Amino acid sequence: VLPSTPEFIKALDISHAMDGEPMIAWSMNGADLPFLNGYPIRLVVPGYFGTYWIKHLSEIEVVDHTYDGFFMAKGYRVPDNDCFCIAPGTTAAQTQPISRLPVRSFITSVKQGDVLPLNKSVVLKGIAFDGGVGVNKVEVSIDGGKHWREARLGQDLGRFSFREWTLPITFHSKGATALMVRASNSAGETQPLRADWNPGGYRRHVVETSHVTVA
Ligand SMILES: Nc1nc2c(c(=O)[nH]1)N[C@H]1C(S)=C(S)[C@@H](COP(=O)(O)O)O[C@H]1N2
Ligand SMILES: [Mo]
Repeated sequence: VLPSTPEFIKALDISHAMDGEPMIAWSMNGADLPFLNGYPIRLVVPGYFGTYWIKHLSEIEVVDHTYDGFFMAKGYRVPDNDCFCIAPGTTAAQTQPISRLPVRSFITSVKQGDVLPLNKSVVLKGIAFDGGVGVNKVEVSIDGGKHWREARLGQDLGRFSFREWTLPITFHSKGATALMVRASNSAGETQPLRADWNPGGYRRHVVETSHVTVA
């Protein structure tokens, strides 16, 4: 006997569903959606976690109460407080459905373990994004978090787009070091230096670190 799971049903507040942002997608880059990404149609909820982006969408129902099916009332929930986090191993007093993406950033031009040149300019590159408020600052550290420098932001392609950033850097000493990147948005939100915790392991947005060597 195969195990069964509840039907995959998610809910949005009516005002959110009607605010013009959520959409039904039937095509991506001019082609049908791939089956694994939801063919023939899929819900797209900009700024919200992927769990709301229902694939193979078959039904939309308007209800006059807070929907309390499994994937809203039991699954995909986070602690109901400002950081959506609690002390590791504890249980949250109150939870709420996961919703918007926190602000996050990545270095994309260098990877863990890379060897970078001494006394030579290197342009670090990466991306940042958030849940739709808008990234307004990206800071980079090349010494494991002791000093931070502001990167140059690329073109703003829209509230839900990746924002590219660049920063020319030069290493003046040899050896192992850690590169870190931290983005902020115009609501004053930023990334924590230490990962916060919740039972589902959701919405990781700690400052990412890449260990590299200068030689
Ligand atoms: N029909 C259906 N849609 C679904 C799911 C599902 O289980 N069934 N999972 C959701 C979750 S939890 C995620 S993270 C995304 C993953 O979408 P992707 O495979 O395009 O990355 O699909 C969402 N849409
Ligand atoms: Mo997911």
